[in-house]
Amino acid sequence: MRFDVVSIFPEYLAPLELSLIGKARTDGLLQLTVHDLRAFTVDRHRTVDDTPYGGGAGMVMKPEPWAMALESIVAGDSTAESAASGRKPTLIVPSPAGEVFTQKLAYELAEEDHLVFACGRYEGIDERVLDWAAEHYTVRPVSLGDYVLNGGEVAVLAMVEAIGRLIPGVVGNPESLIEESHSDGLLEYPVYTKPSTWREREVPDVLLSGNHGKIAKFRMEQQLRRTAARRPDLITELDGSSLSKASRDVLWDLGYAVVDGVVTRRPND
Ligand code: JCZ
Repeated sequence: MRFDVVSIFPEYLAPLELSLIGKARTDGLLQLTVHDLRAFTVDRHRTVDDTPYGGGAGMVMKPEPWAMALESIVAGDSTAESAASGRKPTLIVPSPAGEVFTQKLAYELAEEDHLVFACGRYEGIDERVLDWAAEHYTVRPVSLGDYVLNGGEVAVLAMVEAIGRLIPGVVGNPESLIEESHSDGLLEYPVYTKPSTWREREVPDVLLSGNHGKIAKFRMEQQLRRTAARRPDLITELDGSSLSKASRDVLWDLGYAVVDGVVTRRPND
């Protein structure tokens, strides 16, 4: 898998040299190149922005440096459209106006040969770049979530880590990946380690009991309780027809009912 990142702040992407992704890189499991957008400017001031047509606050990123950068990346791709695999690379453009980045999208993107990330700044990139790039790339505006960042770099750090760790060999313990992939649409249960008493706080007794049936039931209940408290949207997305009797009973206690396989909030009176 190959990653290219284009940014006016290439130093911002330095953390990708560290930790898991940096190790995967030195192990040859993935290739990652960070490009400075200003290297693709031709004027004395290395200008990357200009005022917006139609007015409004802030500046917009000029199209030509982006086209030069994205062309040079496609030209260096021996697996791109014209060549070997015939597949277009995917151009990911972080934007609060994009589709939301989820674990499902991370799995999908981890199947690609070549991902290119275009980090915008200011008020964003001239929209024509995205239209033009569709000739050579599958273009996907992607949002990290419903909040506003100052640029695409932080979103790219998160996405490269989430995608990179799904590449075989990148995560040391592949069992954790398998466990995650069987995730049941609920938040994880709480975890504890030694000592069993810490600053007068006890680990829940059941976890020291060695009773694996009881432990599984306790963890399932914890998952349902914290999901209902923190992410009630995930509770109503559950497939009610695949829930155990024990789970349905906990959901009932939490104020939900399962009707025709659909989990709904019970009216509170
Ligand atoms: C460029 N401002 C790119 C993405 N989820 C999310 N929030 N904010 C962004 C984002 C903000 C930006 C740019 C200028 C992405």
